[in-house]
Amino acid sequence: MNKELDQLAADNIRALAIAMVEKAKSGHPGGPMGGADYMHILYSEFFNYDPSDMHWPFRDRFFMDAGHLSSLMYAQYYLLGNFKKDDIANFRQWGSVTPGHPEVDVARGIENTSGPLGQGHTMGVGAAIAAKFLKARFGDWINHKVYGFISDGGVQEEISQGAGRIAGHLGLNNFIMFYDSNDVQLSSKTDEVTSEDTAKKYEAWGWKVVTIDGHDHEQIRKALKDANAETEKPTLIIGETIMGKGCVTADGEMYEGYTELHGKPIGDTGADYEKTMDNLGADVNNPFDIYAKVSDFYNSVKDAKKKAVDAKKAEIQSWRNDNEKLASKLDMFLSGDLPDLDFDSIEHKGGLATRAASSNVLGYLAENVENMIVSSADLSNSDKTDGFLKKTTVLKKGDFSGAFLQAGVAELTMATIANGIALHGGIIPVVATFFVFSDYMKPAIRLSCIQELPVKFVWTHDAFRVGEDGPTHQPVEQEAQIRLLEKLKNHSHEQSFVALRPADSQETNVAWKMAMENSKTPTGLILSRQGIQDIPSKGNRYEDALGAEKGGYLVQEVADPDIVLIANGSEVATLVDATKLLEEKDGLKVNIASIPSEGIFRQQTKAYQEKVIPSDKPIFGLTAGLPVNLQGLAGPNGNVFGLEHFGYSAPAKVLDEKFGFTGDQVYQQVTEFLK
Ligand SMILES: Cc1ncc(C[n+]2csc(CCOP(=O)(O)OP(=O)(O)O)c2C)c(N)n1
Repeated sequence: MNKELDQLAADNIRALAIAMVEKAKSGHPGGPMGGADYMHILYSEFFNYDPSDMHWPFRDRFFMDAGHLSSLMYAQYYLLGNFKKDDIANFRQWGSVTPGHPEVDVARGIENTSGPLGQGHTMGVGAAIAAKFLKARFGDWINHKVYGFISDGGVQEEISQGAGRIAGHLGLNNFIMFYDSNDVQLSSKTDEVTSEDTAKKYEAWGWKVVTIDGHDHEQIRKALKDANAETEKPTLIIGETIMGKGCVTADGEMYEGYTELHGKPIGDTGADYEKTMDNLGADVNNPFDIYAKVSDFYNSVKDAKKKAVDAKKAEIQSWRNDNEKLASKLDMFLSGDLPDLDFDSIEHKGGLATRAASSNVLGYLAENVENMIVSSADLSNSDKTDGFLKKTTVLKKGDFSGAFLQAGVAELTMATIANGIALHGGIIPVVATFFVFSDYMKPAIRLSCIQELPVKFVWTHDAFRVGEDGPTHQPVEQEAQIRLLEKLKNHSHEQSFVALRPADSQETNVAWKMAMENSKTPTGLILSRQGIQDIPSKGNRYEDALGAEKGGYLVQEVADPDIVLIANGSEVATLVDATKLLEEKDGLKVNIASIPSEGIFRQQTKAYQEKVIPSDKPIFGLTAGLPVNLQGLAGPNGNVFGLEHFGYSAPAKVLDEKFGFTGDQVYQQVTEFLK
């Protein structure tokens, strides 16, 4: 502990952060200047990790919520050697590893992508849940911490209600969050938008809350020490900080706490960049230099961290020696590999809703995959994740031996927590709700895609056949929205999302197989509320349904068909009904295709696509969503019948008739189309 050195290091972080913004001519300098003291104390004295093994699974994790403070992280990690001078100098530039908002990059200490306020700390809550889950199975030696960093904006975002409630309710004492409370946000002071008592709010959720001067190193130290010793509750450290701490004008007057310091280069504000750099002890001509004393100090910090981790690794090794079986299970969890699974063995009664088939699959997975956390937003008996729940218990404060997270009515929180669980590693997260409420999850789905996380989304009650609950509960446009993500590539140049809407029970088995085997991107399963007649098979229906792995396949195939009917989900069974009439009444030869994922289907060879949907045949598509779901597949000469209005409250069978979705009506439409 060296007061002068600590001040120097914090000022070095400030200078680096504002120099990055100044050079990039854009960014957020004021916040990093406020958060620098906390970061320096946290990283130099508390944060455990191995600088030579950044992916070490038992490292502490830092989850940034305020992604606009990226320069704060880059500056801190530059002192620790994670970034090079060039990286820092190329902040926000094409091809740099220092993008405007942090993008997950574990090798450099960036645990999560952030920027959309509120999600970063909620992912941290997910990571803390993951750590508790592993600890419950492998022992108390798993005791790493998750550190969150939040700002006024994150606290105001609605998702913080869910994250705060769940972290408190579950007693996540391994989650320690710093709140950079500088009373300034983007376009106003915070007192213009809120008069809440944030400390009381978090206390009410079951957090331990301490309010400190966020620039006082001794107070930061004590708060972090106490938080690390806390055994029952998550901790919120409210650090009262000053936006733009250290800024001065051209006349050398202090210029701190102004809203304009939030989001533009210091030189474009009332403060003076050169004078401010000078005030921070930096050389304005070499703005990306690390001060000599700070450099020496951080080298010793890294050595000390390595030594501490070496000791921890030795402790883990002796646990491994004594617990070989458990250790290999842990390795299996962390590898991301699946045990051998036989989806063909999962049996169903005839004519099940695909949500009920999914329930059977989840029951099977509960018995065969030990590292899943399944979660529902208070709909487990409707979305049928209860198939999993019946074979496990819910996660509770002090007892993480179960594998089911009752998230409460908080879809965005739940999905974001799942992202955090996936980021932590070792556990496969599944989240479920009604399809119509996928709207509430969209920001998290997007971050799931961007971060390439293998989260499984289960969406049931997939169409107007929800029935009596009416238009608010009947999805129409949701499938089209979700499928847009199938068309969007992630930074690994892969389809960023896989959306699967299986046609019947056996195709649901296959869809789950695909979801579980997809370790590269999120997958969504879109499932029916109502029972569906099983698709007929001449042989083994499961074997047939494996065609879904190509995104689409023929469930009925004849030579030289007169027409090809295409659909996904429950509309495939409706096409089977209509086909009987087309064959019996009109003697037509009909092919039927089930296309559970257009995205995957598009990845197949042109020849395969042509075999399933020939361009020289009439194509008729049926969808309970917007016609656009199938128009691309049906092609310019095809015809798609879908829903082009919100639904209405009535029994599902009545709606089928009113909207034209019975086998008879579809038969009529097809004959009309063929005229
Ligand atoms: C969901 C979301 N909405 C809006 C923004 C745009 N935005 C970036 S920072 C910010 C407010 C910043 O205030 P605060 O969190 O207090 O950060 P500080 O001003 O202290 O840097 C806003 C609205 C965002 N990044 N995410």
